[in-house]
Amino acid sequence: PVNGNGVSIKKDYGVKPAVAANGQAKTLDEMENKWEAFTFAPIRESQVARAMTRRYFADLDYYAESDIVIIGAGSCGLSTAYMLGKQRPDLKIAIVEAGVAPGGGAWLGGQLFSAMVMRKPADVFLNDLGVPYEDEGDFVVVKHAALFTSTLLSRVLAFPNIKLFNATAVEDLITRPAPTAADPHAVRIAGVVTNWTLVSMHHDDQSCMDPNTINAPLVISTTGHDGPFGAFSVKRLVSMQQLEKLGGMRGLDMRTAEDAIVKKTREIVPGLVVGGMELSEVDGANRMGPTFGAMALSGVKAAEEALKVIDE
Ligand code: AHZ
Repeated sequence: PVNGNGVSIKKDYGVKPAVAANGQAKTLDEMENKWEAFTFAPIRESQVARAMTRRYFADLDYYAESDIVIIGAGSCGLSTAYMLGKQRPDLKIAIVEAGVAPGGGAWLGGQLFSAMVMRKPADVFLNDLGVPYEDEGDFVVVKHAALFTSTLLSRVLAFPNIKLFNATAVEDLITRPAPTAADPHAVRIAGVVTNWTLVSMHHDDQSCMDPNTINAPLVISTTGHDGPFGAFSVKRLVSMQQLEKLGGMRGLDMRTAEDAIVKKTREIVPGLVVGGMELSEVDGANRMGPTFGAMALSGVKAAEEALKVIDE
């Protein structure tokens, strides 16, 4: 075989054909007391390298044109992805998460405590997911926030039409002119600009490290409230003069905050739906602190709003 430049390349590097490992067990029970004879099936390091890189680069290729990009894999972004994955196996959905670990702020309850509180009717989301809880009347309690987040994450990752690109930051939004009578400079959002998060963190001390892109007719931003990475898309909308100014998240009021976030989950500019706590920065909504029902149900609404746009 020859490579793309016509140079001959060595075909193989002595990968042994897979042979059944000595005493290979078919079940865990069969392994019991057989550790003397134990051995894994053979492998060569290049097989591992290729198994990973081939898939990752195929995914980059495939998802370069996506139907929907979700920015942020916190409780709202993952809830959105879960709803979309369930309803629309025909859509190509990419999730771009800046952190190595997806889940955002949903691995613990408040003040690093374990339990996660959800006010009713968000219990219906837990029922759908199959996450158990204790019923306390007007609210329910999941014994550990990580049980909710890990279950949600595992369901989302199992959808064949959803790809999570973690350790990858959205650095900018792709725009196209969409002038209106009221605003001749109006744009619609047409995808995202990405980079490895570790690269994004070093733009100040390394020379230009240009990004990559994903085109999509619809982007859903759920990057949380303002912080080093948070409220990413809405802050960018202000600097590109598509939003006049941010409302600024207000103080904590659980009752007011949760209703407002769910109700206001919407398309903010053409092609960009915003959900979760990022919305509080647009509308000047209160924060709710350690109660997560609004994140799940904002995800449900974000999926609904996104499909209205997609199916238009
Ligand atoms: O890493 C971020 C996190 O996982 C990710 N993210 C932020 N900016 C990004 C960017 N590119 C890629 N530019 C980015 N990923 O977005 C995720 C946001 O998750 P979150 O848990 O912070 O937000 P959420 O809106 O899903 O949930 C908010 C949870 C809160 S905060 C709060 C309060 O303080 O009152 N209350 C609740 C329930």
